[in-house]
Amino acid sequence: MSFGRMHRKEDARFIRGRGTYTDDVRLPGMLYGAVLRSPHAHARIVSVDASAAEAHPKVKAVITGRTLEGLGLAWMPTLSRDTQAVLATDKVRFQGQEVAFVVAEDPYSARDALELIDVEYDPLDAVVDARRALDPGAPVIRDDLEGRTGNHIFDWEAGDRARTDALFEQAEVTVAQDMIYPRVHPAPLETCGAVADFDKVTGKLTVWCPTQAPHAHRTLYAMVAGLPEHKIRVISPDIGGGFGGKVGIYPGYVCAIVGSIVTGRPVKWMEDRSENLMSTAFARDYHMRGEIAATRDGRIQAIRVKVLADHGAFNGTAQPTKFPAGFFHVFSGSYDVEAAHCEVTGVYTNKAPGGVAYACSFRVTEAVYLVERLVDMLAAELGLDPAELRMRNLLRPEQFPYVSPTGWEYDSGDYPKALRLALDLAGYDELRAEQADRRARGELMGIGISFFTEAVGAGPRKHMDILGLGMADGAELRVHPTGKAVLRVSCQSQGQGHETTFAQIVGQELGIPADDVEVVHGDTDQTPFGLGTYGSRSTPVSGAATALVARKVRDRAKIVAAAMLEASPDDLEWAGGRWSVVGDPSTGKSLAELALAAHSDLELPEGVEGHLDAAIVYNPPNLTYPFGAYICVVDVDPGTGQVKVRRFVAVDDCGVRINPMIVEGQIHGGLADGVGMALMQVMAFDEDGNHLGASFMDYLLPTAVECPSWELGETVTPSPAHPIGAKGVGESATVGSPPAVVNAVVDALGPYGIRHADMPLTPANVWRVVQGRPFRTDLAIP
Ligand code: MCN
Ligand code: CUM
Repeated sequence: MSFGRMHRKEDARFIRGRGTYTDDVRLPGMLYGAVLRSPHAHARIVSVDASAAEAHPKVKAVITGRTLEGLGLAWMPTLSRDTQAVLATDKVRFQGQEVAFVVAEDPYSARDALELIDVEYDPLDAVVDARRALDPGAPVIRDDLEGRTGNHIFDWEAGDRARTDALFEQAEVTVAQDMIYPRVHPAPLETCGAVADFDKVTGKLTVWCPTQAPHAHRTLYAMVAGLPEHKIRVISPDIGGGFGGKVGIYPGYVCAIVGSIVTGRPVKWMEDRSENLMSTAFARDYHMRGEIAATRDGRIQAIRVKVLADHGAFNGTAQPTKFPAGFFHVFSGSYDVEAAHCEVTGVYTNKAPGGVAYACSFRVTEAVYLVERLVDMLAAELGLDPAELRMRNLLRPEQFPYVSPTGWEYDSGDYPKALRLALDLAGYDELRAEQADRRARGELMGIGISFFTEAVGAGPRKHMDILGLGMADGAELRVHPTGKAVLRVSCQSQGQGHETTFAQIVGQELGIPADDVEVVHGDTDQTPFGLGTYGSRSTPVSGAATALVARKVRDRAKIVAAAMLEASPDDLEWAGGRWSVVGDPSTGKSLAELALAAHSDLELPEGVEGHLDAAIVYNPPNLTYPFGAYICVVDVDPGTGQVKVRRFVAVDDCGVRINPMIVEGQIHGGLADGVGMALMQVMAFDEDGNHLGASFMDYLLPTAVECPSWELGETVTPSPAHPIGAKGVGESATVGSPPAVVNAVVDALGPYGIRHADMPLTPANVWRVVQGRPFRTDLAIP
């Protein structure tokens, strides 16, 4: 057995500081790039004078939008078929936008020379609040796009409007609420950057960059730079966290490539923390109106949703392009509702490209938050306990596979069991009794529940694509003569431990130790094509490919075993990690024996040509749907608005767990993220579009101080769509935890008659809510 709590193979290098990150790549003759950024959120560019910078003795090249325009490279495609300026030519559209790129002998000179570039701007009014973006007379941000007269990007809807509306008309009880999922940033420890090396002689471009999707990057670079794809090698070395922010490409990457082509030398560009926080990876920014209809005895009948989605100045969305609102489809959550309908409108604003991922499963985060808040509000309206209301409405095990009102097929689950377990672990009844006691003493204690269904493992080719590329992933497995193996996969770990868990999958399937399997990933010259790691798709897609390619090897080994044992393959069984004659374990042949035999002069039957190696391409039949029940307990100080998360119970079901220790680590990380989003994080802007969160002084990350000791539980409902029954888990806790925290805080504030409060629930915001004053989280927080 290879599944289990194995320590991570990659820890040997990470703990010793021996990882190789993009910034560790040093090439002979390497130059350094730096980006000049716009101080304005919206301004016309009158002129760019780079002559003084070019005259700097250490500067090798200054690249401006005009330079790129001459090369046809001023604009690049985004993952959602929009375009984004690489370097601004006509206008700047958000504060921090890329305007020029300096290449110099050392990073300090490159930075110094930025100050020598003289840009004249003609400031324009900025659109900062998405709710003003569609006003007649609002400044048009994307006047570069032909025929564009406003800031509207898309309208998208899902579900049955007529049935939903009819149910609302007849409903005994309805609840409606406007809520905001604020703009947040994943803030990985390692910022973005790239080392580009263009070899003029061979015409080969090698790019090292921390990308979650190396093959998608290669295709994009080919599209952008017009270089032949086979002459591009993308190497994604060790990554210091991605959390979705490293799926797409950023202008700096293209600038580094152009810098190398122009100078004929390798060019490194690494952004600093402020650049990272200002210009990359914005997520959420959903303004939602949710409504829920129910009977008086607490049967949820319908859910209706309207969303205004702020995508910033360029639609950089890293999500399947067939769905402009990603996987928001699951907004009916984990409940047995008759009908549901949602409409999403996407708009441009003068902010950095938005709609990018942050441990979100493409908007499942927003969907889960919305429905879990609505269910709590309905419970308050009906005077029902929120756990009881959920129990009455959760999908029942016999309903799976369950087709949601928007047509998505949830694969498997036992939801009531997970919620019951969470309630038991938390000691729910005692907590409610304690709460009553404390309330009587004037103390604010809150208990918040959330139940989530995730949708991960993009995905079936008929449903999804990125760049028009379907999402089938390859896996290749080589078995050396001594039975040691090398697995090559297209996904790329940013800290999730793939080198360990993927080796465990091979080990499990082939009866060899996981330590005998080397996992190769992150290098397009060495791995088969596939669309990479996001939407927790590695285990559902590449992991399935890994299990299946190992089974292919096992089938080849069976033919060899039959030849060795002079038996028919039909008389062999796979037991205890060996092929043996049925009922006679003493005949068992291990993979190592069979690999050696396959490479030997043994007369081999048809189907094995001399070794056991195999390759496959896997197109998943469905997504996987992990789920969970979370309970959060908070204490709120009414005098200061301070929220303390006292306890957090998380029951997760991600099907079969390959490595429970790694799964728990993923959940711990996601829970911390969720507490951060619920209580402290928001990317705020002032009315001119000035960014107010460009450092960790202003954009707060949760630490051990804000986090309780997590209490985890698990149920296991295997996915029928996956060869080993595993579902993804990487984003579950980030998706599921914010509503539990917010529900807990709102529950604590119940005595004030408060039914809703928007994230982030900072002390100031909570205090303001308690004072009965309206507040807004999406704009400046004084
Ligand atoms: N796993 C397991 N058993 C399961 C499911 C998963 O043992 N039933 C293991 C996997 O094999 C893998 C890890 O848990 O080692 C996460 O697996 P999976 O859910 O497949 O997610 P991915 O590997 O595709 O990772 C992506 C996901 C996403 S989309 C974000 S965002 C996120 C996350 O993972 N970013 C992370 N977790 C992160 N963790 C770290 N340390 N760094 C990031 O940037
Ligand atoms: Cu939604 S963040 Mo992850 O999918 O890379």
